[in-house]
Amino acid sequence: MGILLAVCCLLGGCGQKEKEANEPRLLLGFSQIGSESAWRIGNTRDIETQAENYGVSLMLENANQKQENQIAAIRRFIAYKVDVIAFSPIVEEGWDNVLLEAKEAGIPVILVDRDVSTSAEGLIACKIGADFYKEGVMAGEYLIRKADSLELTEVNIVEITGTENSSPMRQRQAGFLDAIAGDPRMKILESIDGDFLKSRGAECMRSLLDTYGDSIDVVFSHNDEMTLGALPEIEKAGFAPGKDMIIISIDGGQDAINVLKEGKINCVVECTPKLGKELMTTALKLKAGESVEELIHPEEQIFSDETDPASIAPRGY
Ligand code: GYE
Repeated sequence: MGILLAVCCLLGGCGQKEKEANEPRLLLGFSQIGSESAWRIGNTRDIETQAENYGVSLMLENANQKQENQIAAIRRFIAYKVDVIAFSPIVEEGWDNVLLEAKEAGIPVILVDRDVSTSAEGLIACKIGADFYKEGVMAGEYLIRKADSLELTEVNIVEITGTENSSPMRQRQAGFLDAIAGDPRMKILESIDGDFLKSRGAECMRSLLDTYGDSIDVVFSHNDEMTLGALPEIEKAGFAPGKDMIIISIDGGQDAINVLKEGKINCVVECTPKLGKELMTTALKLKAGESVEELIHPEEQIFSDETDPASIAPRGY
């Protein structure tokens, strides 16, 4: 971009005004985890759209589900001297060195969607993402209401979790467990790692059905993708999801909402991927040297068979 601009100036002898018009307001490096889910694809699309809306020049890198690719991308952003770095950390640990390098280069870092765990101070300017713990709590509280309404005396749960050691996996699990902890009816038969992937959701469900069969009352799945992978397996095993088993999912993408409308999913906790607007406004503030909020959680809701699903507006992801 810098070279392009210099060439333009040499050829056209550009003045200050033209130079300003050509220069982006901000150069933002963003390392995305991958394309593992409709949520992730919607999140990438939203960030691209909002970058355009805000006149931000976006260097977007897709890490294809590998932490080392994310670390390499962040190093490239530092070498390129971007104004702000943003990334969605695939797992919580292992970022201290590269974050320290960004700090030493004087480039502020924004976490988008997921969180890191670090004991070092001052490495992160802002975190923009869902309250995963609250999502888990909402899922657990729904289950208690559902068990009450069905007058269940024993509730056997299988949990298909997201990527091991990722913040949504840890926090959704913690919130769910805390919410059901005081209810003696609730029992977790098994928690199994589905890596947020549809194919893994199917595999996990097959193995859970083999082991526990019709003693499964509830499937709590950490994202829609794994839920959508699990449902056909439940049907193949001769059970009616949504009736013989209570199905609880997280994300709230259109495909899952359609299945909720069919009655095969009972509850979907919303997790919005639309974080682009907050990302752009925060990054612009950081470039201008203004202070920003340390933590931004979007508002989220719950969709379930407790209310008429026909009224749910198109989701856009
Ligand atoms: O739930 C899942 C995605 O980090 C909140 O990652 C995100 C999760 C989301 O792949 O579908």
